[in-house]
Amino acid sequence: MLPEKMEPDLTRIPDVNRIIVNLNDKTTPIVVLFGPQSCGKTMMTIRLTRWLRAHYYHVEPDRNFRPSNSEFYKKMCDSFDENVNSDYAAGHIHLCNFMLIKVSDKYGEPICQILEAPGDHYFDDKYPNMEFPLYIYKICTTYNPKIWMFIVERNWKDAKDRLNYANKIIKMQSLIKPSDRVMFTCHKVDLHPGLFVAGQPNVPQFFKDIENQYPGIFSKYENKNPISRLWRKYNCDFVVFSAGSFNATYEGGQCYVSTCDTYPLTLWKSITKNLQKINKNK
Ligand SMILES: Nc1nc2c(ncn2[C@@H]2O[C@H](COP(=O)(O)OP(=O)(O)O)[C@@H](O)[C@H]2O)c(=O)[nH]1
Ligand SMILES: [Mg+2]
Repeated sequence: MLPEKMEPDLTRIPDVNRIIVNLNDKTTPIVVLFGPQSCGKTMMTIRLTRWLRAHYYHVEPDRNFRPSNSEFYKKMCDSFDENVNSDYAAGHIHLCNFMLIKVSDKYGEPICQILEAPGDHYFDDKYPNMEFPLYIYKICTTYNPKIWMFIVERNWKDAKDRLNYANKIIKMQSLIKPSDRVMFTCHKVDLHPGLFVAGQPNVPQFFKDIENQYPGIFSKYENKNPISRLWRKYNCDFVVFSAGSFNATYEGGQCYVSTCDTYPLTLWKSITKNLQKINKNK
């Protein structure tokens, strides 16, 4: 039951089109984490935040992203640090599922904003053809440059769900401004130890499997240059990621141990490369 005076969780209200978001900073690029519920968006944000903070970046939730009277959002922001530092998986208790997080350098200069919206607003396997809620269209058309990070999992659910999700990704791609950047992240690679060689994930094999399992998601980014396509088939980044190793606890939660730094480092490198391209094209 909700504590007294606390408003209902607006991400769960039946009419998602009533959701209000405020993008106060209208110039700093936004990294949109696009993926269904439980694909690992929160844990990715937490793992990346740990790494960024260890490297002297500032990572803080934007407290004005949701209406100021939202007690639920305030609570989410208040518990962000606790979740980042905790050995328990935050996602499991769904305390962080709709946030805008600002990343700044050690001097406080903003670098990017990371947006995690509820995954079922992007794709719900029970309603695969459902329209995107209005606020997602609003985010699409804001002035902020954007990096759309499409999150996929190898062997996720069954072939039909993957096809439906691939179609939803393709639909989103048709709405993205040409000046925006796109990258793909294959999450939870730790679940596939058979695809590791000498402790390292076999990225080309992960890519091949994702290309086969989610038909058409890379097509729009095909490299048409006859020379460079020999070594670069698509003009977009594909990275593999793992937030950690997860174990069930007696209380019904999950504890986790962070993965090695290579994952957040590679992810951040790809984000910053895309940010540089955005700045170059300004
Ligand atoms: N094996 C594995 N499981 C993960 C990883 N990241 C998240 N998970 C699992 O996926 C669940 C949902 O993750 P969460 O980040 O909350 O997903 P979200 O709904 O997309 O934000 C977690 O409770 C974990 O059980 C990962 O890197 N590896
Ligand atoms: Mg989440």
